Amino acid sequence: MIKGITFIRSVRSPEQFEALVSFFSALGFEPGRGWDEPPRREGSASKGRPYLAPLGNLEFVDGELPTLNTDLLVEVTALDAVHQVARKWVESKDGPDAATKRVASIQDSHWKSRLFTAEPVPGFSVAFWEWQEPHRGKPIALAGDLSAAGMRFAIVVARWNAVITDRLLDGALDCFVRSGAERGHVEIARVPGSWEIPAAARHLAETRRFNAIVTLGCLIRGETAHYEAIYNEVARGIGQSQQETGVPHAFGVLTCETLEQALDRAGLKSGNKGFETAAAAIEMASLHRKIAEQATEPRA
Ligand code: DLZ
Repeated sequence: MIKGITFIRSVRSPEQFEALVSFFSALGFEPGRGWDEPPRREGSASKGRPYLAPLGNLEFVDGELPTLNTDLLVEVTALDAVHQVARKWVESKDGPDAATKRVASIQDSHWKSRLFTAEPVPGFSVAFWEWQEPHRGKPIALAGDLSAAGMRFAIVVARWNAVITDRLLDGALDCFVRSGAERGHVEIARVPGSWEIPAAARHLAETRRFNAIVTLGCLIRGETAHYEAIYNEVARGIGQSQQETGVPHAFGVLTCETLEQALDRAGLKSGNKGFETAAAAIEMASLHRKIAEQATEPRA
């Protein structure tokens, strides 16, 4: 139910107001919706200019405050650049001496961060800080690598359009061997056509002997009755097998308008889709391993 939090700072004069608006704008703060209230009685006009940040929090502190002279802390990601902008801004208003005096040098804090305080206008001070560990608070990306060493793979390959699928198979085997898989750790299952791929892939996956399954086939629109229906079912079946067994399935079923297009994708012109499919299988197998390893690691 809580939506946001606003800390209000009253300024001493319209000049200070304008100066702070200018300073916070120069630092790249996103302006919120400002307001201007006409006077309801003599001298009671007022205005507000909010500045937004992607994150905000209200923090209660018992004991000494972690920064000097201010209770306004702004977390940034490029502290040196912010420091430069702050110094330049004060210098442009009041000269270099004021900049040195009112924008302190960057210091290390005792809480693994760097910070500086700035006094853009007299009596108003703000601290800018940055974590010293750049990845702190950010999710660490997990990614699979392309080493197939110690992994086992199954390739399901359709015989239909063998002139294409044999080339895809060669590409996939080339990728596995070059990525460090042992020849005996790659098993090949041949099926009549693409239609049969999902069932065979599922059977192999369910044996739990493989880190990933590669599916290779070729459907040519011009020569295939019910092309859409077959293609949809093959794609759905392979996807379903992957989801339900939890074993990665790489999709290498070509869907082409013509034989010429299929040949291009089987190594003639635009790379070999079999090779790419095997690379995807290795990457996903590696990613699954890492996720599983992480799940058993004690939490930091
Ligand atoms: C029947 C058929 C046709 C017409 N076209 C293709 C194709 O282009 N590519 C392919 O892999 N398979 C084709 N098939 C065969 C079916 O996938 C399936 O093997 C048969 O219908 C037997 O179930």
